[in-house]
Amino acid sequence: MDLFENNTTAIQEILPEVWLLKNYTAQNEPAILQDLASVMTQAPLRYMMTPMGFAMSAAMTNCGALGWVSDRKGYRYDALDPLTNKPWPIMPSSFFELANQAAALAGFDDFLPDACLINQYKVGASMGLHQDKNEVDFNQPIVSVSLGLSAVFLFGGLLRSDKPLKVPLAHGDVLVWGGKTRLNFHGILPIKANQHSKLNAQQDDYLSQHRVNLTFRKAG
Ligand code: MD6
Ligand code: FE
Repeated sequence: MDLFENNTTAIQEILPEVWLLKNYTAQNEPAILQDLASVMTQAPLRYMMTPMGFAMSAAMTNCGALGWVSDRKGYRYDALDPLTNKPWPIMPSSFFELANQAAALAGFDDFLPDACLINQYKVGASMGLHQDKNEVDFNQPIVSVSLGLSAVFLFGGLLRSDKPLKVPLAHGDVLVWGGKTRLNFHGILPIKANQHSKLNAQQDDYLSQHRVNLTFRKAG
């Protein structure tokens, strides 16, 4: 296990080409949380519709040049927020630096994310097994940041039927994956209440009642 210079966190390859950085957001948490609140004010969370016409279980918004959207026409990236018809909020530098540095620690130099999808889960919300394949370049990694309530991340294989590994993710944890795992199926088990750690008094009620996931990608 390699320790960082500040000795507060470690990077661990939990599966070939899947890296876990425990409590990695701690290094810049006040800025990240303030910037998250600002993005959510500019582009409110909403429940997008799947192509099949069902509301998604997690509420979503985006920041960055491109945002991931879903509606009856399908899944895609769009430069405009369909709610406001304006560009998505600019990706805060605290977000960009977090993703770029986590990717570098996992061996992906020069990761320049242009899309940050924000998923908000209430207790009971989940995400079914899926592949991320709306991006242009599958050589680019994905950086996933967990905040608030803990979750069990399901990391499967290249077939939907492959039995997934259960990865517990707590507040502050960052997952990086790419290379041959880039198109693996993955999902989130239903979020349970009262599963949080490392939340301090500065963090309000909001993060003790929700899980927020930031997924960074080079989409375009
Ligand atoms: C989530 N994340 O953690 C859902 N996809 O809330 C994803 O679907 C995801 O975290 C690709 C890469 C990282 C992710
Ligand atoms: Fe995904």
